[in-house]
Amino acid sequence: MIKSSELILNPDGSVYHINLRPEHIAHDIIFVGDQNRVEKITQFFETIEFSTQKREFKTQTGFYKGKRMTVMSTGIGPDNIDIVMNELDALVNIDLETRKPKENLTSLNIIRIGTSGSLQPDIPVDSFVMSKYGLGLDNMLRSYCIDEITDIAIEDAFIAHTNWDLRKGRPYIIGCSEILAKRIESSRMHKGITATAGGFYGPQGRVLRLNIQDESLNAKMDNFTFGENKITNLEMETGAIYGLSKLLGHNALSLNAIIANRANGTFSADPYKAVDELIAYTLDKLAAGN
Ligand code: R1P
Repeated sequence: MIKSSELILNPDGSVYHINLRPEHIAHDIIFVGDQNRVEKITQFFETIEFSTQKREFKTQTGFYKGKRMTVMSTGIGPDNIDIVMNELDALVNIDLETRKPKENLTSLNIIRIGTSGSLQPDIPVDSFVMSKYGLGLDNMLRSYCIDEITDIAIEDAFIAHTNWDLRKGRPYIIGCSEILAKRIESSRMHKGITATAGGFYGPQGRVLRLNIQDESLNAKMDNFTFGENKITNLEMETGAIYGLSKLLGHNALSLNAIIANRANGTFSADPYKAVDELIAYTLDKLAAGN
């Protein structure tokens, strides 16, 4: 039995941070970082059956073209992904009455619709990236037993290529759900490795007033290749979502609207347009699938 200090429930039986009970979520779940992006998606739903918000975790469940979907905001960063993924998994895979893991486990489909900065000159602002792999530079996932799901040879190659300082922790690399990737596939998507940082400024190589540990890290990441994959973009959630999904048995795919190009220093003139297009595209692909 999982103690009440370890799996905290609110007085109404919902899980602690995300404020949800099992009946509130669909099988297909869209993650966004920004809570204001939730309604940008659900505005297209025929009906919304449930809404809640606690802190940065806003959730709405409803129907789009007859398919039940949940849209949730995760806030920013891998630390929030740890909360959202564990609490969502508890909703489907732990009996909240007996506080015991269920024998028959459920796999959720989790699709992130995020914004991101491209690292490659030929992946311009307003384009889309599908993350074939998440490269976690953040360390959160290292609190779990991940040797079975990460590729140590690629980790070693990345560490050698970038002369990575292991005092920052060991990077990890995790693949997407191939099933979801096939379902969302499009020629409009650039595909590659998405690097996930544990912060926005220093951890992504931005220098304002502080010196950073490795000013040339982004340039070195630009020309790292694994097979046909390059590091396409840099954001703050994908590696953590892929890692916890693999460990917990869920399917995950991260899609990113590129709003900045870090290689040539440009920012989209209309970042909302690219996000809106990615939302419309993803909703239709999800509604068409099983
Ligand atoms: C940083 O501004 C935030 O934007 C990106 C990053 O991953 C980080 O969460 O994604 P979202 O727009 O989905 O939040």
